Amino acid sequence: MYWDKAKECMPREDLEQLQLERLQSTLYRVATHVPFYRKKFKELAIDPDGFRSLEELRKLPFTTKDVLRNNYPYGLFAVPLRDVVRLHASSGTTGMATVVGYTRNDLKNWSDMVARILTSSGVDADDVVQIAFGYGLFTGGFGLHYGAERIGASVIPISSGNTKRQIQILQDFKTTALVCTPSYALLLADTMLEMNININALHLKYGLFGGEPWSEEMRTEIRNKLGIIATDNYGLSEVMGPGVAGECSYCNGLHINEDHFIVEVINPDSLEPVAPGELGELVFTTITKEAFPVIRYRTRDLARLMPEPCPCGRTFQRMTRVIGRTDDMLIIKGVNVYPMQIESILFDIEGTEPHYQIIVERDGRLDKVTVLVEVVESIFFDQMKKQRQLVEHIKKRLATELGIGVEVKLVEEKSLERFEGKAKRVIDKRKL
Ligand code: DLL
Repeated sequence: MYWDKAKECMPREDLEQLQLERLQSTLYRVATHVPFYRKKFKELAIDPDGFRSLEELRKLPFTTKDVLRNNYPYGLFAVPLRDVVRLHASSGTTGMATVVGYTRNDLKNWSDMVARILTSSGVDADDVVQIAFGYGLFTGGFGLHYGAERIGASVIPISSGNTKRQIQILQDFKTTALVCTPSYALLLADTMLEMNININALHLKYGLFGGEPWSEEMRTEIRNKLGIIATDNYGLSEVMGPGVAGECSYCNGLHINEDHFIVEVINPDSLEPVAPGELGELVFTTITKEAFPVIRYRTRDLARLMPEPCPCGRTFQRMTRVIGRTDDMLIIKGVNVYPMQIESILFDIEGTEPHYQIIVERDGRLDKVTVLVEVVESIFFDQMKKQRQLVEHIKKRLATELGIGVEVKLVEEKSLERFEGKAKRVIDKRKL
């Protein structure tokens, strides 16, 4: 199912022409209205009127989170506040929040993009969509809400939290599509199992999950527990919010809304583009946003592009799931390790629960990693020998696949913190 087939399946050649035209007008807009870009373009001798091909994008300066912070709150807006009809902010785990704004037209485009993502997952006007993302300054709740309304679904704006009430509403309102973070979906599933609720009696068909990284193994776990089609959707407030990219029913990569964003993948150290299909940092340039355009925004998210065509017929190129962030990459004894790799391995091992936490400490000059893994009750109360065997087994699997040794500790079921929004998997004590 398509929301806007003409756009989503447009020939690449036409798409590139459209991107170029939209990029040209974006450059003109930022050079005229945003002092930061005006100054940067001048320094780099960039003539926004002289842009003739998409390849020239590489000449443009990057925009980083620091630039956004330095221009807090409205310094990068390209329209006067009277044209801004909505503000959101990203909390940011460190430092100052960043503020983003939308004109009426931006909101229209945003809902269309989210509408595409819902439609490509299978959701339509007959669905009852329960949105368990926070409503507020976070873009998750409102972003998905407007898209779901746009397709004519019946929207339940329940917001995040209050798990028992979520479950009550899932049952009573006959929810068919659940929208939240993947970790929250798992918490809902586990809570329902604990309450002896017959999950098969629910009306749930779809789960649209995003806002945080998750592994393929976690998808399988959610699918098995809830019996639904589970798709991944990606976005970030600085670029727009949810709706930047989403999976189609093939569940193999997320189509990027390329008529609104130009994507690049760079090597975060050299800042040069990686070879096609290689892993690197995603960089987005918005080409339709009026209130808060960004040029070459460095997301710190790591993924690959999948330039080959998708059987669904969409021509927008896909990205793989986000495997981690440049800033949550752990370097242990010189080896790069992403929490997602650890997750994939743990989900594969029998006897463990899909809940874990990674603790990083500095032991003298060396980084030490301890993985806390919840295990099923029977194992926890089993003989010490069995526990030790499981620990050794997990350690071995992790060592083989990561190439380094980490400590493993088994903890009781439900002893690790659960999250209603984004899960916090890594506790880095080195920075405390
Ligand atoms: O999380 C927007 C969003 C809300 C997307 C709901 C999808 C669903 P921020 O709070 O600005 O915006 O956080 C953005 O979250 O840079 C990624 O690191 C991470 N992230 C978002 N979606 C995914 C995903 C929203 N599907 C940051 N997979 C991004 C992995 C994701 N990471």
